[in-house]
Amino acid sequence: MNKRFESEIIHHGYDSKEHFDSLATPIYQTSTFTFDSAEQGEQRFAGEQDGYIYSRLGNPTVKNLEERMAAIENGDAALAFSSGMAAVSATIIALTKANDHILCSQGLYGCTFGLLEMLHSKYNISSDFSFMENEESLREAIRPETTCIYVETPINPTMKIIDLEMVARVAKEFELPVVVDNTFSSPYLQRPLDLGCDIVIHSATKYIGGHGDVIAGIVVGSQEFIEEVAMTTQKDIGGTISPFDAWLLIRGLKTLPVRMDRHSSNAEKIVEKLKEHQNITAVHYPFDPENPSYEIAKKQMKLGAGVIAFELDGGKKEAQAFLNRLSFIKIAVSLGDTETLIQHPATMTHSVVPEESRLQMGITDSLVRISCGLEAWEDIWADLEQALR
Ligand code: LCS
Repeated sequence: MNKRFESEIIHHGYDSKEHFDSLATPIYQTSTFTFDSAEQGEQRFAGEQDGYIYSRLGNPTVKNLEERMAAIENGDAALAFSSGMAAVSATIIALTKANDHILCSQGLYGCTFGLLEMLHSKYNISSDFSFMENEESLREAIRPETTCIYVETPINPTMKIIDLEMVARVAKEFELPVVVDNTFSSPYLQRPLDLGCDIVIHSATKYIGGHGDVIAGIVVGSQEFIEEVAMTTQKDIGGTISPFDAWLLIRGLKTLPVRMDRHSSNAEKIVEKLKEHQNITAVHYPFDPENPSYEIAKKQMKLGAGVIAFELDGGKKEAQAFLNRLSFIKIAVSLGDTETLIQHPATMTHSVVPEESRLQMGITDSLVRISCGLEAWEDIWADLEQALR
């Protein structure tokens, strides 16, 4: 990265002179690219000549998005996908074979958990979940057949924090790659590769897009790893992003820093208010000074981002009644959008996780997750407060 983050994200990898002076990156909405001759086609397929072939294998709009993402995550290269789950599955499949083992954080997005269950039943690829509290417990959890460490931090939806520098240090001893799902922070707030981790994943559906209008995923890593994924799990499984969706993400990226500042300041205000409320029994937010992981969060994140988890006095019935009483705050899964969204993880995003595992992750029936949008925080609080009352 040459310029500061906020400038690089707006300008990286784009020269308007190459595109008829167009300020915005053009959308190359084409499925295929023409060759001057049969021989040129042969050379492009053989990798002997640069140039595009077919949009599943590469597209100029998508490439511009990938270059921007690699730059802001401080990686060599990036690949964009049609969903966060396409990015997660391509990465995990690239890193494992039958009978391998994956060590995961104690808590993952519900469909990532579901993918691991499927890989276990079909290919005997097993996974364990670890709190990763310290080096010793992490070392003990690594098995001879472990081929990668896979973490979310903050964890969806409990907002627990994993110490990325510590995990990267231990993983190096065992020569294991560390994959970090960075969806809940965004590259503006946390850059796992700078902390020694190896691969970063995003559900770009969330903060990268930022406007609730696109489903997409990104993987960032070394040139070697990205080329391997591009030529195997992406090319042959085919979860490629469309040029238009890549364009939406480029547009979203340009405002990422301003949005993240506002998501974070809104969330900090709401956390203060929730903690004072008599019907709230617990509040989980990385940048709350009373959070047991506050020091780790401060060390690796610039701000706490927009998502807060909190527990209501009561159970599922009370949580659902609370959601139903909200006025402009929308009941919806997803996060990182301009609109404030609220959901009940036990019956929504994490309903596929069996109850026992769910409770081990800390997802009780009284847990609610809110993604603070970009509205005035006073209005967000007024809606929450009237529903709590
Ligand atoms: N990783 C994390 C941490 C996620 O939260 C999600 C989606 C994914 C991967 C998958 O990304 P997608 O395919 O949806 O783009 N999380 C969701 C959530 O919490 N509510 O709705 C989706």
